[in-house]
Amino acid sequence: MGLFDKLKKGLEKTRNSIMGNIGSVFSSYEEIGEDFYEELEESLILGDMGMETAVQVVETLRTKAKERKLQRTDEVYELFKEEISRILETQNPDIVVNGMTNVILVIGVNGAGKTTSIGKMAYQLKEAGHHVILAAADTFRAAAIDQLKVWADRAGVEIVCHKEGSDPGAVVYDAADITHSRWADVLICDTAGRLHNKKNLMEELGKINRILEREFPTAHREVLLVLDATTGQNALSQAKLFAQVAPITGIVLTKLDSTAKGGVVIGIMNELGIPVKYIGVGEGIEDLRPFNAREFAEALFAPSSAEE
Ligand SMILES: Nc1nc2c(ncn2[C@@H]2O[C@H](COP(=O)(O)OP(=O)(O)OP(=O)(O)O)[C@@H](O)[C@H]2O)c(=O)[nH]1
Ligand SMILES: [Mg+2]
Repeated sequence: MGLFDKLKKGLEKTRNSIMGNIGSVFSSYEEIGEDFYEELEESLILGDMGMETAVQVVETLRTKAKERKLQRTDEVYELFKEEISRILETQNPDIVVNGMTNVILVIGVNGAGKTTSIGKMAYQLKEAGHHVILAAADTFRAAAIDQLKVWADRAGVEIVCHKEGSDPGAVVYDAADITHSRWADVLICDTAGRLHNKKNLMEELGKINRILEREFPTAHREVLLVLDATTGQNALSQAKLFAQVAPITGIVLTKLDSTAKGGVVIGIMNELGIPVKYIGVGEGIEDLRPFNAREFAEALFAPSSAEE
């Protein structure tokens, strides 16, 4: 299967849910009217885009349809596609800049997919010729350290870890030293998704972020928040919470293959203004993919295989 077909397949549930509902609104009205707009707004909310984004999209359609004196809903469908693509399209620079030291801090609630995403990223970056080092700063559970070790092995990259229960800050200091001394160009830090309580977790993440800021004052730095797409609207509130501990530069949205709630991508980018940089569409090593707005929109609007 080609990469685009894999993406399309990964988005199948989301496409069926969003496009199914929206498609039936468009097909049940031939002409634009108040009922049409109301039903459309409702179906966007059901499609997990979030209230704010749904209202805004419909408002834009109303304005533009009026300006262009459109009367038919099939003409508005074209506007709708344009508007969704516009929201998804952002400046989306690569997370790694050639010729610089790149430091990537990965945060997110437990189970979101941080460790596996780091493993896949490490593999892909190594393949692309980068010298990658991983820091196992999730010291809360022994299994977390072991899990990252397995990924480091698979990717063929070096890992810095201390034993379970040790200070994650110390791991990060160590990893910084090793990155400098080896002249590595990419350091990726895994973190805990759960501690004894949320306040501890947030303080710990803030501290790790400050250490990286101090140790790498001139590096290209990214703070990636990993969100599980299956949590739908909850992903939006997590993003708001985590943004308080470190300036989030990008989102990794995982598990798009196992949810119909992928419309949350649109809400996140529109409401929070944080670009989605990677999407996870499966558990394979190549199923973590740099987010490409155009490709994503195409896959979302593509006819389902059954219709082809
Ligand atoms: N289907 C699917 N599963 C995924 C994807 N990304 C991650 N997973 C699975 O999600 C589960 C949790 O992933 P982890 O990487 O361990 O999550 P974590 O954020 O590190 O969790 P903690 O270490 O507990 O904080 C694993 O079973 C992964 O294989 C994806 O894109 N698609
Ligand atoms: Mg983990």
